[in-house]
Amino acid sequence: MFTNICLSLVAFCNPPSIVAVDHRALVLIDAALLAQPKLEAALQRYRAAVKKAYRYELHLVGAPAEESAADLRTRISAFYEKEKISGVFLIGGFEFARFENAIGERSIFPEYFQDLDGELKDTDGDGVLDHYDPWVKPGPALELWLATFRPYSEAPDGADAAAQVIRILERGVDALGARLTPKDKKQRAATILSSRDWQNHSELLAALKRRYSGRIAQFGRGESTPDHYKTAVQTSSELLIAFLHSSPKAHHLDAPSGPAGLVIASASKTQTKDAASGSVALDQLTPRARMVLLFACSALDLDELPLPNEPFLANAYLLAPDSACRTVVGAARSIGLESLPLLLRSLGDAELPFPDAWRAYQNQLYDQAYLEHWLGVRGVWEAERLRFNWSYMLYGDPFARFDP
Ligand SMILES: [Ca+2]
Ligand SMILES: [Ca+2]
Repeated sequence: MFTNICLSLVAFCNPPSIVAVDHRALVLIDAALLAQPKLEAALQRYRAAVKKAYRYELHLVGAPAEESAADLRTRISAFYEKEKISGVFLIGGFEFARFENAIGERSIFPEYFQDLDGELKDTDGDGVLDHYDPWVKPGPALELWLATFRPYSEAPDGADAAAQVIRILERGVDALGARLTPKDKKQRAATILSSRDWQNHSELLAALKRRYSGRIAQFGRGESTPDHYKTAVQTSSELLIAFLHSSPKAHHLDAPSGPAGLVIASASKTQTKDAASGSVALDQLTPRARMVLLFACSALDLDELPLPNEPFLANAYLLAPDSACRTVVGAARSIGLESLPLLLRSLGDAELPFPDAWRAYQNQLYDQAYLEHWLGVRGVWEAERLRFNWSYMLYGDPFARFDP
C-alpha cells in the first residue's frame, strides 16, 4: 500500500519528460479571448506541436486588447529581458505604432515591437513616430520576429473570434504533424500573378526556378483577369505570389486592355465602392497555397481597417472555406516586397524555423550597406535613412514550414 502511494505520488509529481528547448517566444493574446475555455485545448495542442517540430517554447500570456502600443512594447521588452525570447505572436486587435516616413506616408510600424533598442522618436510631437535609427547599437536591427493575427469579431461564415483563432492553430498543428515525403517535395510549386506595370522580375524567377525546378504557374503582366486569378489561387502550390496593386480590402486585376476587375475579401461583408462589377470574392474560393506573398502596397496595413469587422484580404486568404493557407506575408505600407531571392534563400535555410528566417530576411533589408545601396541608387540616402521603414508583416501562423 505504502509503495503504491509513493509510486502514484512520483508519477504525479515528476515533471513531464523534458524536451530540450532551443528557442522561446511570447504569444500575447487578447485576454478576453484567452479566457474562453474552447481556446485552451487548441492553444495547448499548437504549443506542443511547435515544441516538437522546432524545439520552440511558447509562453502564453493574456493582455487587455485596449493596452496601448507603448505599454505592449514595455511588456514585450520585459519578457525579452527575462525569458530571452526571439519572437512575439500577437493574437487579437492590439494597437500598433504608426510611422511617418520621409515622403510623408504614414502606415503601421511592426518594427516598433521588434527593435527594442533602436532610437525611435516623434520629433514634431504629433503622436506619430517619424525618426527611426536601428543602427545606434551594434548587431542586427530587429531583436524579435513578430507575427500577428487579428480575427474578425465575426467571420463571414459566422465563426466568432475564438473559433477563427482555433481554425488557424489547428491548421498549423495538422501541417506540423505531417511529414513531407520526397514525392511531396518534388511536387512543390509556386504560382505568380502579375499586374501589367511591374518591373522585370527575372532575378526572382531564376530563384524560383531553382527552388521549384520549373514548376511555376505564371500569369504574366496583364494576364490577371478574374478567371486567371481563380485558377491561380485554387492551384495547389507552396507559394502564391501576388504582384497586384492592392488595398487591405481588394486586389486590382489587369488584362491587356486595361482594368479587369477586383478581388474583394468577402462577398458577404459590407463592401465599399471596391465591389465593382467583375469582382471576385475571395471567400467564395478555396485558396490552396500554404503561403501567400503580397507584393501589394499596404495590403497588410491593419490600421486602414478601423472596425474589427471590415473585410481584410489577409483574413480572407486564411479563413476562406477549406483554405490551405497558413501564412500571409507582405507590406503594411505603400511598397512592394524587396529582394525576393534573398527571402527565398533565408526561408530555404533548414536550420532556421520559419519566423527566425523571416526576421533574418528583415534584418538583411535593414543592413546599413544594403539600405544605403537601395536608397543610394535613388540618391536619397542621407535625407531618408532615419525616416525610413519597411513595415513588413508576417500574418497568421508564424510556424509555417518552408523546407529547403
Ligand atoms: Ca511625428
Ligand atoms: Ca535593435
